[in-house]
Amino acid sequence: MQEIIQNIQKAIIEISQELRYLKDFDYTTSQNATGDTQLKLDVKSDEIITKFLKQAKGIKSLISEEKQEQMLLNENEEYVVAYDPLDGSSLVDVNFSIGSIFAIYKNEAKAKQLKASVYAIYGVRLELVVCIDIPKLYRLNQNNEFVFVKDLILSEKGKINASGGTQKNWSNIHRNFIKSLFDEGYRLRYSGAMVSDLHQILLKGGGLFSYPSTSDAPNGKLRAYFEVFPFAFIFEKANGFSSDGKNNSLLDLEFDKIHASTPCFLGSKYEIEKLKQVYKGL
Ligand code: AHM
Ligand code: MG
Repeated sequence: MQEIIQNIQKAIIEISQELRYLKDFDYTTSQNATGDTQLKLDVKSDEIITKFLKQAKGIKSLISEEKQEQMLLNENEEYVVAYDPLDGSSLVDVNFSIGSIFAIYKNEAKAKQLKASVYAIYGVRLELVVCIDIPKLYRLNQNNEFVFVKDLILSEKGKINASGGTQKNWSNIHRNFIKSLFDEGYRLRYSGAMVSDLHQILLKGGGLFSYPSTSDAPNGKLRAYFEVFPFAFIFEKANGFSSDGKNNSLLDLEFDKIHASTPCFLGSKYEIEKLKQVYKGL
């Protein structure tokens, strides 16, 4: 697995260089499996990651937000790597922080088989979080080496409230729940790139990120295998919690389709316990 993580590091360094001196913000004429029109940069990032992961030993297949089907590399190998090559790519024009997300599954893409999660954040600095047991933050130095900074551990309660989806399409339950957190003193922090929003919660020690079921998207927007599961794994290993509003953990969920989406809530203990009370019995 170390070789897979090393190749992910090489890929994200190359993607960060592409982003830094980007000339082409254009869209392609194609759509990905979930119907989003792909940016040339989404496709380019997918190609870079595919190139480096093909060089790593141990990978059975790849699942990508930008590939319609699972890509078989070697049937006899052990790991399935699922990834979102460029999360939040629609914010690249406004120069917000965006990221790449990776989930490394053993034998098959299934939450219970998740062995490691990795994400990169392309911001003022290039940072990397690698989680096998405890999420570990690394930062790129001038010599293009990732230097360990610290372990990421959540407090039992935070101050940040970040909810996605168009508000007019929220349920009344969700609207009231989000308002109740603001009434307690929580602050709104939402950029529209889940990597940045979740990274902020992890670094500031707590809070809540929600992407609920909405009237226009009953299964939410965020995709299970390469967005939701890898972050649920990281949050739970950081002493945080996750839920889809019904289940105790997002990692209890199973889906047939590789591009399936699910409502998701990730946060520290207090906020997720409150969420479960409010959503209970729905
Ligand atoms: P992307 O992978 O196509 O960039 O889309 C996922 C992004 C997430 O990063 C973010 O949490 C969400 O879409 C924002 O959606 P919304 O604008 O509906 O809140
Ligand atoms: Mg994404």
